[in-house]
Amino acid sequence: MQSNRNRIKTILEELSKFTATPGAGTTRLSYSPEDQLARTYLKKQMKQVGLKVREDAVGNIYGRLEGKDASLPAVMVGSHFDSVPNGGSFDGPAGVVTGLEVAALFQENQLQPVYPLEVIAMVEEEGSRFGSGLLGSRMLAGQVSAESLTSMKDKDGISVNEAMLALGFNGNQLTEARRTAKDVKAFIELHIEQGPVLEEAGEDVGILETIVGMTEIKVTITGRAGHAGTTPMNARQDALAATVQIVADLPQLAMDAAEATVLTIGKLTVYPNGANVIPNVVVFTVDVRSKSEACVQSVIQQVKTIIQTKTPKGITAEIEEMLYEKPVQLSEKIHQQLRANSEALGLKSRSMVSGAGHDAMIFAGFTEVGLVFVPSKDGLSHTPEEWTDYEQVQKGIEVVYETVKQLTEVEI
Ligand code: HGY
Ligand code: MN
Ligand code: MN
Repeated sequence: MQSNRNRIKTILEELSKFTATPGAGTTRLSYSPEDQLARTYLKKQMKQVGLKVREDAVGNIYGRLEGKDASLPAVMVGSHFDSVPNGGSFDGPAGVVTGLEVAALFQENQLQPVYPLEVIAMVEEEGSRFGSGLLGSRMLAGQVSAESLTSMKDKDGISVNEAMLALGFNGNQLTEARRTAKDVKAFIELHIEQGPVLEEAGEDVGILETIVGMTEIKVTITGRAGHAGTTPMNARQDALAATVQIVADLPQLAMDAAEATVLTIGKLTVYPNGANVIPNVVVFTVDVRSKSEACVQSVIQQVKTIIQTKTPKGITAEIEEMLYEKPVQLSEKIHQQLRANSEALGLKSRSMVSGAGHDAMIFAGFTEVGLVFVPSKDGLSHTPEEWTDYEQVQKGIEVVYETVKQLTEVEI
């Protein structure tokens, strides 16, 4: 293999050090101190492999290798560099290191592409800080309003735009960050599978055909706080007691759906969260995904009906849609190229459907997209135990490298 395993390993290990929870996985929220450490490191790595580095108005990091014809649209390779709370070291960074390694191989082999090559490291794919996923790619795709960047706030009440401004970025300059088919020829993302399929099958890479549709709603249940000791049970407006009744029925909706559908209540916060205080507010999220958009819509509609019908008198329920992405078909042409290159490299591959959302699904809205999976140990992800052998990452990078050489029309 042409790629350099040690270089890949070093970058992934260095990135994993930029975490707010050392010893308990990677916690790297967008525009946080850990983001800034990772940002500085990534910009240095991009320069080292001969890329011209810039950050767009919202903090996505770019490294560009000029093509013979600079007016042609770029072939982009990358992923996100934020994480979930207490996540792993590969979710996102495996795709960013792929871009860096491809650029390093271009430099080492003095390859001159016709189409420009761009490496990208994106912010806020997980939505862990501001509650709305795929934000970095949705901002560059023109799917986010400047107003929403002032309304979306983190747990401390800091808005996306305030967090951006503190680092010298500016959510009011979204047009500067915009990318379109005019300047992006293709986007290739390598990502860990985050499931057990490749490992169980003993295969090297997954080549994605489809990414499931996903939606996330935030539900706020409001009652009235009170003294746990002196308030009779029939005089309470207990927001948590109401929430428990509502959420108990939700997972079954996904199990009963016509096609494979998943429903997750991943976040639930109780206010004021005192042992001797009747909760007055509970905020929780509901994440629903399926390859079938009809299933996503039907399950979400049933969720809303249950919330409305099960909210007792004296309690109110407010529902806010945080994300809605339809299922996405990826480029058939690039899919074939990735499969053929895997075969030519003697690697075992399979076509797959992604149950996880990825920045690739946003790029698929305006350009040709390829998504490559590498195996996850025990299928684990979004946990400190997340692991992929460096050799496995390397095999995926080899497939991406061959494909990017073709897409940028490197003269062999
Ligand atoms: O939630 C997801 O599927 C991705 O990890 N953001
Ligand atoms: Mn990811
Ligand atoms: Mn993730």
